Amino acid sequence: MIPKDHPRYESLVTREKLVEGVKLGVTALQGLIAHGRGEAFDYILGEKTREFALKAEKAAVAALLLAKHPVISVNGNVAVLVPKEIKELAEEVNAKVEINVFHFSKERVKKIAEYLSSFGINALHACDAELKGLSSARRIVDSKGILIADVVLVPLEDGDRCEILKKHRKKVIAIDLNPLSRTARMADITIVDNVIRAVPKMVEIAREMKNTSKEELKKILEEYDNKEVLREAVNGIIEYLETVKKSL
Ligand code: PTJ
Repeated sequence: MIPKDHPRYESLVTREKLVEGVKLGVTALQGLIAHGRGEAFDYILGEKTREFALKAEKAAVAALLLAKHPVISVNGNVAVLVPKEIKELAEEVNAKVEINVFHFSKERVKKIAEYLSSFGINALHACDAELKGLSSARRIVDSKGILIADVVLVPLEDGDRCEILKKHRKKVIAIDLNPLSRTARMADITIVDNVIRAVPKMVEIAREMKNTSKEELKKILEEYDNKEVLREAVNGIIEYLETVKKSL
């Protein structure tokens, strides 16, 4: 039991969710390590949604709303961290949810599907198609989902699949706390924010943007510059560290 007044309450609760996820066979053990790397970046980003992340979240929602076949890809970390919010986002932008994992086994995919279903998510997981050009298990996709998607949201991604999704001419939205990662640099829109803040924020933005015209949504995308957003994220880290250094 984590005391509510613990200064790192939220971070500890998040860890507990992932540990529970591992016990359920939903989250991969490697997911704990990946989360640790994410936490380190979150720490030096100030553990809040920064302006550059908000800009990317708005562009991401615009891209999802404009898409013909938007798909939200869910792995073992995302499934346990933000299931309720994934359901809400999928409903708001009319996207399909698909299970796609790096550490693949049919049993694990089934466990994730059952877990998501307990939150009311009917996630695609037929595993009946392949993304050509990718050797990792992430190539295994659903013929009604990622295979035919035009826009894919990939929270906590590995660079290889991001590259292949791009080769398959899909627009890729990544959520990755590491602005230096291959995924971050490869994606069309990179949200440098913690998935636990980014997804709820996107739900909020989607609700606000619901009645925005297609022209306005297109304008948001045209004006969006991912390289600039990544530069702002790196600057954000430098500035945060400078501020902390001055306070020492
Ligand atoms: O469930 P599976 O089998 O698909 O496995 C999932 C993991 C996360 C283990 C797998 O995709 C993996 O190994 O990912 P990587 O290559 O370690 O990349 C994960 C990236 O996500 C890293 O750049 C982390 O900094 C970042 N990250 C970790 N936790 C968060 C995060 N970004 C946003 N929010 C987080 N909570």
